[in-house]
Amino acid sequence: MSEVQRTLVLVKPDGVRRGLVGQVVGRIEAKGYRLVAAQLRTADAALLGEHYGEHAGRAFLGPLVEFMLSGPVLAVVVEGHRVIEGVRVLSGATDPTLAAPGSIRGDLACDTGAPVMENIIHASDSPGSAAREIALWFPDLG
Ligand code: D4T
Repeated sequence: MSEVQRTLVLVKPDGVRRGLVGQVVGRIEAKGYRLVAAQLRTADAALLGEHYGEHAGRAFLGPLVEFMLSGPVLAVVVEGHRVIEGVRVLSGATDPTLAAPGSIRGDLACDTGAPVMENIIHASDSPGSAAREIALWFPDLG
């Protein structure tokens, strides 16, 4: 049975800086998913504090927020059958050193030794996260 979902994808500042937006979005489109909304913007600390609320108290949160503020991100809402899982698989493991070849992180990112892992892409990890994150980044999207 069809289970059309929406997920939030962010091409993080490292991906935008390195000119990889087209490759990341292209892989998602080539897989067969549909873009619903997109916006290139520099986030602010309040938005990122909410976005990464689950990581409150973790040592990497400060460096993570600083990295995410370091330049614009491309925020995209993507739609498709089982798209939440699907884009997580396309993204690969969080640690780009361990991400499988063929995945976005596995092919396009490596651990540079920076205080936080710069891994090109964020993708919502569950239906609850997707709904929360889409409402945060695209409050006007009905
Ligand atoms: P995001 O949220 O960016 O899609 O990544 P993941 O879902 O794959 O991973 P996450 O939320 O656990 O981590 C968010 C972000 O923080 C970096 N990070 C994470 C890090 O630098 N050190 C760490 O120990 C962890 C767990 C990488 C992704």
